[in-house]
Amino acid sequence: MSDSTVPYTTGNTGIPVESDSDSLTAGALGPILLHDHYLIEKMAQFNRERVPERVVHAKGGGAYGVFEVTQDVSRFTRADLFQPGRRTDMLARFSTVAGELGSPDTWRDPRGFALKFYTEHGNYDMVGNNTPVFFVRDPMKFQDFIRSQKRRPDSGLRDHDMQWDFWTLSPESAHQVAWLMGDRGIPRTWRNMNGYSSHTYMWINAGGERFWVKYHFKTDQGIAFLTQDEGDAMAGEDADAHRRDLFDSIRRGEHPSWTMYVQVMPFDEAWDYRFNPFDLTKVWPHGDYPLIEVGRMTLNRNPDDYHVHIEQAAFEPSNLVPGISVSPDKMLLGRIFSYADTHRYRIGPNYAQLPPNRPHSPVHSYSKDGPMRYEPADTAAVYAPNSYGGPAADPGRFGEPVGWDVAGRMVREAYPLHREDDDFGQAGTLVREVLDDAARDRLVSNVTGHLSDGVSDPVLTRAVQYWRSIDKDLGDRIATGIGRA
Ligand code: HDE
Repeated sequence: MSDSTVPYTTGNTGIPVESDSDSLTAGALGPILLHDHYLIEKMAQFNRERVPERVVHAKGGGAYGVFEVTQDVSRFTRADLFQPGRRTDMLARFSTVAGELGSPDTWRDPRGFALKFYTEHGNYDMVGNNTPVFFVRDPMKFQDFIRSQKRRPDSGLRDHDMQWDFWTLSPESAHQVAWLMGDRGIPRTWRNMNGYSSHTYMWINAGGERFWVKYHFKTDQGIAFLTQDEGDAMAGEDADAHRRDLFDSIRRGEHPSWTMYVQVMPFDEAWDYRFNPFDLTKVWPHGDYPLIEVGRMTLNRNPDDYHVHIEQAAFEPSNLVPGISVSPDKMLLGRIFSYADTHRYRIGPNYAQLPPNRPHSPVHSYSKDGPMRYEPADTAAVYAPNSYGGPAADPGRFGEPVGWDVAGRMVREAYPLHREDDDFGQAGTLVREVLDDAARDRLVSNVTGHLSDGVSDPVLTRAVQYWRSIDKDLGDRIATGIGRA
């Protein structure tokens, strides 16, 4: 008995189908007939319904929302979305880093904090993490770092020895590792963690003045974490705990929000600041550059199709709108290439036409054709210059070329050292001045547990020295914990 409120099944091309359950055969016991087109369509579509998972940050979840400006920061930037009174639709995706698509949300890992703002001047993507620093400071080492966090080529298993081998041979990782192995390494939910640009960006105001900025998104739900034991237990109970929490929270009408702040450094102060302000392994002390409130982001709408809106979401640090630009941070400059490249491979060259990636402002680009294209090219002339009204660049919309003065021979070398540039100082400050006794105890326990699981010499000896370089007392406690007192 067909219920008239239930739509009738069709194939992909809208043709009503005869059956949801029986294939077409010659006689009840006869062979299946090749021209059972709907059976073929169902099986062939099924074999093709995966897009490659993200090579990193594969497991995640997200929601749509809105960003509202609460304070006037127009003295620092002309970016449309940061102008007084502005409300801008947005999309956020949170994720772990090393785990594959089916891995547990509560593994110890940084969390991706990827934001896409559909501004009047095109999409602006702030693709950050829930940590203000990162493990390395040159993109040449990023791929290697990620490989050390993933799976061994021989056993296909993750390997703590590999992780600590990379970290202890890359001392610049110390600040991020001290942060990762502490309480912030397993957020209780995505709603209970902060987000950061990590990188230093450039803001340019309407007068063309340049400033260096770092973004902070402070959760309005309060910071909360899981201990290692709680995270391990949750990984077994519900691998999708964080994805479920965000979805259910928004469905209940409990819309999570974050208050956005920036630290602002005057352009000329960067060059002789006490440490390299573009070094992604370092934070700027708030005493030097206090937080300035900008606005609030609120997530208030779940995607109606996870694959369409989240699995195919394409975040890219190269989406920089007028008033916002890059800095000399080599990691940021490396990322400017990598994200659009990965989208072209993973989703396809016309990924920007998909619902989560399509700008809400006009597109007048000269891109055309390519697989799955469905938005018509914008102009009769598919070349520039032309005499037929095709788009022409207007430098005034973007402001004079921004950037900074550069000179010098081509070199491959580390950043020039500033007075207080070192690899362990800020990690030690985190351990001694930010953590309380209980948090230090949990840090020692987490590191001891991690090192006791499959890490051997020469890596283990180096790991003890690595922690002693961060903080002698903490290193001694870890040495005792692994029986190396
Ligand atoms: Fe990523 N990163 N990354 N990353 N990253 C990707 O792009 C890359 C880095 C971050 O929810 C990839 O779409 C390079 C820092 C997030 O869809 C890839 C370097 C920070 C996400 C890529 C870095 C991030 C990614 C893989 C070093 C925090 C998930 C899938 C130069 C500031 C975005 C993809 C989402 C994803 C490249 C380092 C954050 C491979 C080359 C530092 C939140 O393109």
